[in-house]
Amino acid sequence: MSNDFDEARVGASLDALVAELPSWGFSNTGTRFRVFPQPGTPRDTWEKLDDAATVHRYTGAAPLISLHIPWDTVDDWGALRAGAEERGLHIGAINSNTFQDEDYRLGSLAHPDGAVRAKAMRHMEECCAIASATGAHALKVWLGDGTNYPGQDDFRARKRRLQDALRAVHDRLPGGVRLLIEYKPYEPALYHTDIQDWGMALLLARHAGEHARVVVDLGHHAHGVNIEQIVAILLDEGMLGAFDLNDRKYGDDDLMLGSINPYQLFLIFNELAAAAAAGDTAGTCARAVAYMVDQAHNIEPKIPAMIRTVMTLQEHWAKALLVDRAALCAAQRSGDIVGANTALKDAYDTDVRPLIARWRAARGLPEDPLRAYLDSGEAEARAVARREGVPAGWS
Ligand code: LRH
Ligand code: MN
Repeated sequence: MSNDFDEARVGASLDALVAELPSWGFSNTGTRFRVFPQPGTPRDTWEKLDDAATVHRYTGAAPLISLHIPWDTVDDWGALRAGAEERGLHIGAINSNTFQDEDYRLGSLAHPDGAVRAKAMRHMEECCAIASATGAHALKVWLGDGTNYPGQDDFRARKRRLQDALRAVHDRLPGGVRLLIEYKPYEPALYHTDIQDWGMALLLARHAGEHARVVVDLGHHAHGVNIEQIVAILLDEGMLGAFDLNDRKYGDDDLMLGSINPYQLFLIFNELAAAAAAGDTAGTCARAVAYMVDQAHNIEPKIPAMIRTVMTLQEHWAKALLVDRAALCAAQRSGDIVGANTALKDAYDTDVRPLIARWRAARGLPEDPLRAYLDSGEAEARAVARREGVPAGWS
């Protein structure tokens, strides 16, 4: 399957593929049952930058870090931006947080009380100012808003509150910053969630304005939902803005990318690769998609998990690029079902690791970044260096 031409083409595409790491992926996280602290966990936003820079240093493919407000709040955003750039990083998306404050029990931008909605809007304005100060490419809004019981609130009234609020947020965006709207079917709300699926996120993005797009978090779908089909639809509409990459077995588990269902990841990237080759709306949209990681490393070591994640991202991206599109299209046109599926499976079953190892070596990177990090002794040194103080967490 792979030849010199493919090698150069895949190599060029890997050069353009950048992962955006979540600051919170380096913090202590857990479930409602327990947060297991880990040695060497960062104690502030600067040390989260250090850890993201370490992943980028070993992989050469993770130059962006997402921030979450207020988890990552600092006194001087300009200094943080400079600190990131000194470490070879750029600030990616700014994530709002209207799901932890006392006042948001009944929601935030969809809350029945105008005073609470105004408070949430002020938080969005603060996030816009932070996006401007840090050179972020987007404001990402995920709302936990919803209800726990039938009758608790009016679906249509909440929908209209959200439409007005997200348009107002859109109109406050700094220049060059996109509004990324993330959907999720449930949790923390247990009866209905206001932005529960891609259709609602698309509708709200359309209402909000031209700089609004939809975020597809791989863990935010009911079982059996065809995510690659959703991706194809959003691409065709020019409305796919970004992914929150992770994996899951049951709920919104935020496990390592490709650790449970790697074939689904390949099928999703196949839609991106197919669209990216096209010169239409879908193509333009595909080339502007942000590959953000959204994981919580509750029991596994965080930096190795992130390095593994970036490697998995590169491997499944490369496999998607190796699909023989001419053969696939011919089979689709002629109704050759087995032939069409085989065109995908052949690419998926291709071991691209030697190709990517050569790509790394040619760029002075370790052929196996994970092995190189584990053998470096950095983890042990970090655990000692960060013995004192309070490790960062989700609160
Ligand atoms: C919500 C979510 C969202 C983030 C949070 C850390 O489940 O996916 O993207 O704000 O995780
Ligand atoms: Mn997410």
